[in-house]
Amino acid sequence: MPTNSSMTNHLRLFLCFVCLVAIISLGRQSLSAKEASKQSPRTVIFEVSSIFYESDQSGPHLSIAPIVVIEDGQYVKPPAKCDEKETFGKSWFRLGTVYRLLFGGGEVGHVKVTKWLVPSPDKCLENAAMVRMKSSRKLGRGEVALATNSKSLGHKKSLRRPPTMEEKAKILKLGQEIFRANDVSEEQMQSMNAYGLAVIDVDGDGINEMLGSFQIYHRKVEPDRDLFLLLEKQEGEYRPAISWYHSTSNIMETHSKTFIDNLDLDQDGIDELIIREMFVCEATRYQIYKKKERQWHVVYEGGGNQC
Ligand SMILES: [Ca+2]
Ligand SMILES: [Ca+2]
Repeated sequence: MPTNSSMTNHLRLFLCFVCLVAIISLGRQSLSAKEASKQSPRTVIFEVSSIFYESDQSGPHLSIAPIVVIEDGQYVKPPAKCDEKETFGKSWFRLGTVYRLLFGGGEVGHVKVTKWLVPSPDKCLENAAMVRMKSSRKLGRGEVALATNSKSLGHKKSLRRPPTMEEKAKILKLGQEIFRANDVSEEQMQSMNAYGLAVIDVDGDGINEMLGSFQIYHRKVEPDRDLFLLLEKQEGEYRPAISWYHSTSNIMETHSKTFIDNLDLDQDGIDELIIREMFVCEATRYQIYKKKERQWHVVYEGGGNQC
């Protein structure tokens, strides 16, 4: 039979335990509330590139520019008007702000804002800031990455890499086939320039996809030709899954597309492709391609610079 005093001790111990559990769970609740209040309801995806480039004794500074703002799962264009760009910059380009650096769908480091390229009414072309990049991956010449304030996006292993010689030969061969189908002569083909080549795996199935852009520029009689390709393996062979071809003799209608990066923006397990379009006088715009029912569709267009 337990004595009265041992029962009281048990009761005390039990009450202490209850108090402890209550204190811990209260602490957790207030912590998660604090964390939640810190989370911005808006996610911004930035392009990290050397479009604006500076270098000082401490090393190079690259630039970041907003591609898209994600609000409640919807893609929203970054501001285009000068005063709106200023408001945007005050929130997002504060000195010392740190963003996660993403490449090929995974985190590879961070960028830190070192200077806001403040828009002024007479020079309101850019919506950008200079950053210092710290990355575990050495980005190649012309390679572009993404930066974001999101904590949830981009947690895959980054599989993006340049193509091997053999893969590059395959991409070039398919590019040439499409030019030939568009009446490009072998002589004209000699001036074909390929850029933005990359190997990625958008769905993580271990089968790689390949991307590339191609240009044939003739400033005299022949039209300019631009091609953007995404190649997917079908029945063991690489075939175009996106084949965007543009040809014009009018310099005002110049239009090209370059791959920036892949990232699963809507977290459905398949990466979206983020593309930069370029027009006459270096005006730019971004596009997002999404794969739906085995087809790639443009689901967003916006951002970039006017000229
Ligand atoms: Ca794949
Ligand atoms: Ca997706």
